[in-house]
Amino acid sequence: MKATSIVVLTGAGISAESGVATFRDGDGLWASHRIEDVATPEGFARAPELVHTFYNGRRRELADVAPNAAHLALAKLEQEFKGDFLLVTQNIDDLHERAGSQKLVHMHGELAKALCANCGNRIACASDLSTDDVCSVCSTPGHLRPDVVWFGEFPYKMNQIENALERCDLFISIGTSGNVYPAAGFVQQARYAGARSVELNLEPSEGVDYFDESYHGPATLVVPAFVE
Ligand code: BJW
Repeated sequence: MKATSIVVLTGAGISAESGVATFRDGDGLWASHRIEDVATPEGFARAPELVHTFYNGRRRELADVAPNAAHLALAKLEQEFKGDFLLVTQNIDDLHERAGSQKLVHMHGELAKALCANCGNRIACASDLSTDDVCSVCSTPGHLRPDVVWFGEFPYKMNQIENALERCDLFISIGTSGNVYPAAGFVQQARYAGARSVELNLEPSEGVDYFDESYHGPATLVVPAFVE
Protein backbone atom coordinates (compact mmCIF):
# COMPACT_ATOMS: atom_id res chain seq x y z
CA MET A 1 0.00 0.00 0.00
CA LYS A 2 1.88 3.11 -1.20
CA ALA A 3 0.03 5.56 1.05
CA THR A 4 0.90 7.45 4.22
CA SER A 5 -2.60 8.17 5.50
CA ILE A 6 -5.67 6.06 4.81
CA VAL A 7 -9.37 6.65 5.49
CA VAL A 8 -11.73 3.72 4.89
CA LEU A 9 -15.51 4.28 4.82
CA THR A 10 -17.74 1.23 5.17
CA GLY A 11 -21.48 0.75 4.75
CA ALA A 12 -24.02 -2.02 5.06
CA GLY A 13 -22.64 -3.94 2.04
CA ILE A 14 -19.54 -5.03 3.97
CA SER A 15 -21.72 -6.91 6.47
CA ALA A 16 -24.16 -8.33 3.89
CA GLU A 17 -22.26 -11.60 3.44
CA SER A 18 -22.23 -12.03 7.23
CA GLY A 19 -26.03 -12.10 7.04
CA VAL A 20 -26.77 -8.52 8.14
CA ALA A 21 -29.44 -6.82 6.01
CA THR A 22 -28.56 -3.75 3.95
CA PHE A 23 -31.01 -0.84 3.56
CA ARG A 24 -31.60 -0.06 -0.09
CA ASP A 25 -31.11 -3.42 -1.83
CA GLY A 26 -34.27 -5.23 -3.02
CA ASP A 27 -34.37 -7.29 0.19
CA GLY A 28 -33.07 -4.43 2.34
CA LEU A 29 -34.59 -2.99 5.51
CA TRP A 30 -36.26 -0.07 3.71
CA ALA A 31 -38.28 -2.53 1.60
CA SER A 32 -40.23 -3.57 4.70
CA HIS A 33 -39.96 -0.55 7.02
CA ARG A 34 -40.79 3.11 6.45
CA ILE A 35 -37.74 5.34 7.05
CA GLU A 36 -39.98 8.01 8.60
CA ASP A 37 -41.24 5.51 11.17
CA VAL A 38 -38.02 3.85 12.30
CA ALA A 39 -35.13 6.16 11.39
CA THR A 40 -36.22 9.67 12.41
CA PRO A 41 -36.55 11.34 15.82
CA GLU A 42 -40.15 12.20 14.88
CA GLY A 43 -40.93 8.52 14.25
CA PHE A 44 -39.52 7.64 17.68
CA ALA A 45 -41.57 10.38 19.36
CA ARG A 46 -44.74 9.06 17.63
CA ALA A 47 -44.27 5.34 18.21
CA PRO A 48 -41.28 4.42 20.43
CA GLU A 49 -42.43 0.79 20.81
CA LEU A 50 -42.26 0.25 17.04
CA VAL A 51 -38.75 1.71 16.90
CA HIS A 52 -37.60 -0.39 19.87
CA THR A 53 -38.99 -3.52 18.17
CA PHE A 54 -37.06 -2.70 14.98
CA TYR A 55 -33.71 -2.17 16.75
CA ASN A 56 -34.23 -4.97 19.31
CA GLY A 57 -34.64 -7.42 16.43
CA ARG A 58 -31.48 -6.19 14.75
CA ARG A 59 -29.55 -6.27 18.06
CA ARG A 60 -30.63 -9.89 18.67
CA GLU A 61 -29.49 -10.88 15.15
CA LEU A 62 -25.92 -9.84 15.99
CA ALA A 63 -25.57 -12.92 18.18
CA ASP A 64 -25.93 -15.13 15.09
CA VAL A 65 -23.50 -13.39 12.74
CA ALA A 66 -19.71 -13.22 12.50
CA PRO A 67 -17.16 -11.00 10.76
CA ASN A 68 -16.36 -12.03 7.19
CA ALA A 69 -13.20 -11.93 5.08
CA ALA A 70 -13.69 -8.22 4.28
CA HIS A 71 -13.86 -7.17 7.96
CA LEU A 72 -10.81 -9.33 8.68
CA ALA A 73 -8.84 -7.87 5.76
CA LEU A 74 -9.42 -4.32 7.06
CA ALA A 75 -8.29 -5.28 10.58
CA LYS A 76 -5.13 -6.80 9.08
CA LEU A 77 -4.54 -3.67 6.97
CA GLU A 78 -4.79 -1.49 10.10
CA GLN A 79 -2.37 -3.75 11.96
CA GLU A 80 0.24 -3.85 9.20
CA PHE A 81 -0.03 -0.29 7.85
CA LYS A 82 2.65 2.03 9.24
CA GLY A 83 0.95 5.42 8.62
CA ASP A 84 -2.24 7.13 9.83
CA PHE A 85 -5.31 4.98 9.56
CA LEU A 86 -9.00 5.59 10.30
CA LEU A 87 -11.88 3.25 9.65
CA VAL A 88 -15.19 5.14 9.54
CA THR A 89 -18.21 2.89 9.55
CA GLN A 90 -21.81 3.86 8.97
CA ASN A 91 -22.78 0.46 10.36
CA ILE A 92 -24.22 0.03 13.83
CA ASP A 93 -23.21 -3.65 14.05
CA ASP A 94 -20.00 -4.62 15.89
CA LEU A 95 -18.42 -6.79 13.20
CA HIS A 96 -15.40 -4.51 12.67
CA GLU A 97 -14.55 -4.66 16.40
CA ARG A 98 -15.02 -8.42 16.44
CA ALA A 99 -12.65 -8.70 13.46
CA GLY A 100 -10.00 -6.79 15.44
CA SER A 101 -10.31 -3.20 14.13
CA GLN A 102 -9.36 -0.58 16.72
CA LYS A 103 -8.90 2.72 14.89
CA LEU A 104 -12.62 2.78 14.23
CA VAL A 105 -15.43 5.31 14.54
CA HIS A 106 -19.15 4.53 14.32
CA MET A 107 -20.52 7.69 12.71
CA HIS A 108 -24.15 6.45 12.85
CA GLY A 109 -23.93 4.98 16.36
CA GLU A 110 -23.94 1.47 17.76
CA LEU A 111 -26.61 -1.14 18.44
CA ALA A 112 -24.71 -2.14 21.59
CA LYS A 113 -25.39 1.22 23.26
CA ALA A 114 -28.42 3.12 24.49
CA LEU A 115 -28.62 6.90 24.73
CA CYS A 116 -30.58 8.64 27.48
CA ALA A 117 -32.51 11.52 25.92
CA ASN A 118 -32.82 13.05 29.42
CA CYS A 119 -29.18 13.18 30.59
CA GLY A 120 -27.31 12.47 27.34
CA ASN A 121 -25.32 9.58 28.80
CA ARG A 122 -24.57 6.47 26.79
CA ILE A 123 -24.86 3.09 28.44
CA ALA A 124 -24.07 -0.43 27.30
CA CYS A 125 -27.10 -2.18 25.90
CA ALA A 126 -26.84 -5.93 25.41
CA SER A 127 -30.53 -6.83 25.48
CA ASP A 128 -33.89 -5.45 24.41
CA LEU A 129 -34.78 -1.81 25.12
CA SER A 130 -38.31 -0.79 26.08
CA THR A 131 -40.21 2.37 26.96
CA ASP A 132 -40.20 1.23 30.63
CA ASP A 133 -36.41 1.13 30.97
CA VAL A 134 -34.79 3.39 33.54
CA CYS A 135 -31.50 5.18 32.84
CA SER A 136 -28.81 3.80 35.16
CA VAL A 137 -27.14 7.25 35.33
CA CYS A 138 -30.01 9.74 35.93
CA SER A 139 -32.63 7.19 37.08
CA THR A 140 -35.27 8.70 34.76
CA PRO A 141 -37.64 6.18 33.19
CA GLY A 142 -38.87 6.23 29.59
CA HIS A 143 -36.06 8.23 27.96
CA LEU A 144 -33.72 5.53 26.72
CA ARG A 145 -33.38 5.24 22.94
CA PRO A 146 -31.06 3.29 20.65
CA ASP A 147 -27.75 5.16 20.34
CA VAL A 148 -28.08 5.55 16.58
CA VAL A 149 -28.07 8.57 14.27
CA TRP A 150 -31.38 9.12 12.54
CA PHE A 151 -32.18 11.40 9.59
CA GLY A 152 -31.95 15.02 10.64
CA GLU A 153 -29.49 14.25 13.45
CA PHE A 154 -25.81 15.09 13.48
CA PRO A 155 -23.49 12.11 12.85
CA TYR A 156 -20.84 11.32 15.48
CA LYS A 157 -17.11 12.12 15.43
CA MET A 158 -17.37 14.51 12.48
CA ASN A 159 -14.37 16.61 13.60
CA GLN A 160 -12.13 13.55 13.81
CA ILE A 161 -13.41 12.29 10.45
CA GLU A 162 -12.95 15.62 8.68
CA ASN A 163 -9.42 16.01 10.05
CA ALA A 164 -8.55 12.53 8.77
CA LEU A 165 -10.10 13.27 5.36
CA GLU A 166 -8.04 16.46 5.08
CA ARG A 167 -4.83 14.52 5.71
CA CYS A 168 -5.45 11.29 3.80
CA ASP A 169 -3.79 10.29 0.56
CA LEU A 170 -5.92 7.17 0.06
CA PHE A 171 -9.69 7.02 0.54
CA ILE A 172 -11.44 3.65 0.19
CA SER A 173 -15.25 3.38 0.19
CA ILE A 174 -16.69 -0.09 0.73
CA GLY A 175 -20.27 -1.42 0.51
CA THR A 176 -22.18 1.84 0.59
CA SER A 177 -24.76 3.07 -1.89
CA GLY A 178 -23.66 6.71 -1.59
CA ASN A 179 -27.19 7.92 -0.89
CA VAL A 180 -26.77 9.31 2.60
CA TYR A 181 -24.90 12.50 3.51
CA PRO A 182 -22.52 13.55 4.93
CA ALA A 183 -20.83 10.14 4.33
CA ALA A 184 -21.64 10.27 0.60
CA GLY A 185 -19.62 13.50 0.34
CA PHE A 186 -16.45 12.14 1.97
CA VAL A 187 -15.01 11.08 -1.38
CA GLN A 188 -15.14 14.66 -2.62
CA GLN A 189 -13.52 15.95 0.59
CA ALA A 190 -10.75 13.37 0.28
CA ARG A 191 -10.16 14.19 -3.37
CA TYR A 192 -10.05 17.88 -2.55
CA ALA A 193 -7.22 16.99 -0.15
CA GLY A 194 -5.44 15.25 -3.04
CA ALA A 195 -6.22 11.65 -2.11
CA ARG A 196 -6.52 8.72 -4.48
CA SER A 197 -10.11 7.46 -4.16
CA VAL A 198 -11.24 3.87 -4.60
CA GLU A 199 -14.71 2.33 -4.52
CA LEU A 200 -15.17 -1.35 -3.64
CA ASN A 201 -18.86 -2.27 -3.97
CA LEU A 202 -21.11 -4.96 -5.35
CA GLU A 203 -22.25 -2.58 -8.08
CA PRO A 204 -21.49 1.03 -9.08
CA SER A 205 -22.75 3.31 -6.29
CA GLU A 206 -24.63 6.59 -6.69
CA GLY A 207 -21.30 8.44 -6.50
CA VAL A 208 -19.15 6.11 -8.60
CA ASP A 209 -18.09 8.92 -10.94
CA TYR A 210 -16.32 10.70 -8.08
CA PHE A 211 -13.87 7.82 -7.62
CA ASP A 212 -10.53 7.48 -9.41
CA GLU A 213 -10.90 3.69 -9.43
CA SER A 214 -13.75 1.28 -8.77
CA TYR A 215 -13.81 -2.48 -8.38
CA HIS A 216 -17.17 -4.23 -8.30
CA GLY A 217 -18.01 -7.57 -6.70
CA PRO A 218 -18.82 -9.09 -3.30
CA ALA A 219 -16.90 -7.47 -0.44
CA THR A 220 -15.43 -10.81 0.70
CA LEU A 221 -13.63 -11.00 -2.65
CA VAL A 222 -12.87 -7.43 -3.67
CA VAL A 223 -11.75 -6.11 -0.26
CA PRO A 224 -9.08 -8.77 0.49
CA ALA A 225 -7.94 -8.59 -3.15
CA PHE A 226 -7.48 -4.81 -2.94
CA VAL A 227 -5.94 -4.44 0.50
CA GLU A 228 -3.68 -7.51 0.66
C1 BJW B 1 -22.51 -4.91 -1.28
C2 BJW B 1 -22.79 -6.24 -0.95
C3 BJW B 1 -21.70 -7.13 -0.86
C4 BJW B 1 -24.66 -5.15 -1.02
N1 BJW B 1 -20.47 -6.67 -1.09
N2 BJW B 1 -21.27 -4.49 -1.50
C5 BJW B 1 -30.87 16.51 0.43
C6 BJW B 1 -29.59 16.48 -0.13
C7 BJW B 1 -28.48 16.11 0.61
C8 BJW B 1 -28.62 15.72 1.94
C9 BJW B 1 -29.87 15.74 2.48
C10 BJW B 1 -30.99 16.13 1.75
N3 BJW B 1 -32.07 16.05 2.56
C11 BJW B 1 -31.67 15.60 3.78
C12 BJW B 1 -30.33 15.43 3.75
C13 BJW B 1 -29.47 14.92 4.87
C14 BJW B 1 -29.71 13.45 5.16
C15 BJW B 1 -29.54 12.65 3.88
O1 BJW B 1 -28.45 12.30 3.48
N4 BJW B 1 -30.63 12.31 3.22
C16 BJW B 1 -30.54 11.60 1.94
C17 BJW B 1 -31.50 10.43 1.95
C18 BJW B 1 -30.74 12.57 0.83
N5 BJW B 1 -28.70 13.06 6.12
C19 BJW B 1 -28.86 13.21 7.43
O2 BJW B 1 -29.91 13.61 7.91
C20 BJW B 1 -27.67 12.91 8.30
N6 BJW B 1 -27.39 14.04 9.14
C21 BJW B 1 -27.02 15.23 8.64
O3 BJW B 1 -26.93 15.42 7.44
O4 BJW B 1 -26.76 16.18 9.60
C22 BJW B 1 -26.36 17.49 9.14
C23 BJW B 1 -24.92 17.54 8.75
C24 BJW B 1 -24.53 18.36 7.70
C25 BJW B 1 -23.18 18.42 7.32
C26 BJW B 1 -22.24 17.70 8.00
C27 BJW B 1 -22.64 16.88 9.04
C28 BJW B 1 -23.97 16.81 9.39
C29 BJW B 1 -27.93 11.69 9.18
C30 BJW B 1 -28.03 10.45 8.39
C31 BJW B 1 -28.40 9.30 9.31
C32 BJW B 1 -28.55 7.99 8.54
N7 BJW B 1 -29.05 7.00 9.42
C33 BJW B 1 -29.19 5.62 8.95
C34 BJW B 1 -29.82 4.80 10.07
C35 BJW B 1 -28.79 4.59 11.19
C36 BJW B 1 -29.23 3.58 12.18
C37 BJW B 1 -29.59 2.24 11.56
O5 BJW B 1 -28.70 1.50 11.11
O6 BJW B 1 -30.77 1.95 11.53
O7 BJW B 1 -27.90 5.09 8.61
S1 BJW B 1 -30.11 5.48 7.42
C38 BJW B 1 -29.13 4.16 6.75
O8 BJW B 1 -28.43 4.63 5.56
C39 BJW B 1 -28.04 3.89 7.81
C40 BJW B 1 -26.84 3.67 6.94
O9 BJW B 1 -25.66 3.85 7.72
C41 BJW B 1 -27.01 4.68 5.85
C42 BJW B 1 -26.23 4.38 4.59
O10 BJW B 1 -26.63 3.18 4.03
P1 BJW B 1 -25.54 2.22 3.33
O11 BJW B 1 -24.61 1.71 4.35
O12 BJW B 1 -24.95 2.91 2.18
O13 BJW B 1 -26.46 0.99 2.89
P2 BJW B 1 -27.29 0.80 1.51
O14 BJW B 1 -28.24 -0.31 1.75
O15 BJW B 1 -27.84 2.07 1.04
O16 BJW B 1 -26.19 0.36 0.46
C43 BJW B 1 -25.53 -0.89 0.55
C44 BJW B 1 -24.55 -1.00 -0.62
O17 BJW B 1 -23.83 -2.20 -0.45
C45 BJW B 1 -25.24 -1.07 -1.99
O18 BJW B 1 -24.58 -0.20 -2.91
C46 BJW B 1 -25.06 -2.52 -2.42
O19 BJW B 1 -24.87 -2.68 -3.82
C47 BJW B 1 -23.79 -2.89 -1.70
N8 BJW B 1 -23.69 -4.32 -1.38
N9 BJW B 1 -24.14 -6.44 -0.87
C48 BJW B 1 -20.27 -5.41 -1.44
N10 BJW B 1 -21.88 -8.49 -0.60
